[in-house]
Amino acid sequence: MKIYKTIADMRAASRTARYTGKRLGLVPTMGALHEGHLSLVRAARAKCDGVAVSIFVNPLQFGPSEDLAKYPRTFERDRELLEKEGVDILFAPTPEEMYPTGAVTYVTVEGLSEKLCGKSRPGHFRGVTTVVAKLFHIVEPDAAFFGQKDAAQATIIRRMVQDLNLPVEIAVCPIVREPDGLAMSSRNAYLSPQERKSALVLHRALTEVKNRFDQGERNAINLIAAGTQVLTQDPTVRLDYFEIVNPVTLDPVPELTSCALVAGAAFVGNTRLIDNILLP
Ligand code: PAJ
Repeated sequence: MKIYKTIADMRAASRTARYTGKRLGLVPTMGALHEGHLSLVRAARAKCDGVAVSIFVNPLQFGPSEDLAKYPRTFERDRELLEKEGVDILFAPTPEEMYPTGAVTYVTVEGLSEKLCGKSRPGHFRGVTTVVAKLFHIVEPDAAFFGQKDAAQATIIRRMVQDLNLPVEIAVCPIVREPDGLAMSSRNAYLSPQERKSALVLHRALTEVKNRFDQGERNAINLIAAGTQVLTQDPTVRLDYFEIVNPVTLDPVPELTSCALVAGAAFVGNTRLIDNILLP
């Protein structure tokens, strides 16, 4: 596996790969890798001739009071995991390399970026779309792989690619969960043993919504109430949002007549966790 820290080296390598007719897949990450990330790497492996993974804890997508400084950084372990998966290229730039002093240009997907997590994390999605657009220009992948875990992020990136005519195929892969149902996340590392138990309420709330749906309930207000009730049972959990939306527009749907995204976010202690399911 080749490791590149500069944009020039990364670009030269990807141009060479493409020049030799290889289809290149990119998996953008912030590191602290787990099975969720590795599932994207495997999907990229299956669909592409070469796989590049980026590890970059993107300062632009963290709010001033968020966890940028303490975000887990486990580069050596990540490198070993990616090596074992047969990844060809690891791109790991520094913040200075990605954002030279004086950079003032951003990519914003208007409207969508203010929904779901965008409501409580202003500027977050602008940070995501700006860095992903930059990564697409630097790596020039044929395809890029994202997780359904960050459902709004996937929707917003698809929209950016469509609106800016970027020549990248976007693949969205299913959520990988712990055996008890907790969605894997780099932020799970912050949880104390007690919080780890409480963290399951998000999955329980989504399961409750799915059960009611399977029993025939289609009214979004009733389904949200059922999920929210589960979420508010644990006093150590602080609800951020629990919504049922159209997966493309991210607008609330009143009745579940076609595919809907049930998405929730909650603070467990100081840790903000998200999870979602698609119905049906
Ligand atoms: P990060 O949180 O590291 O996630 C990288 C990718 O892994 C994202 O596409 C995310 O949806 C996916 N992922 C995370 N947990 C997953 C799980 N349990 N199952 C399946 N996929 C999972 O998302 C980001 O980084 C950043 O916003 C990034 C896109 C890299 C831009 O900075």
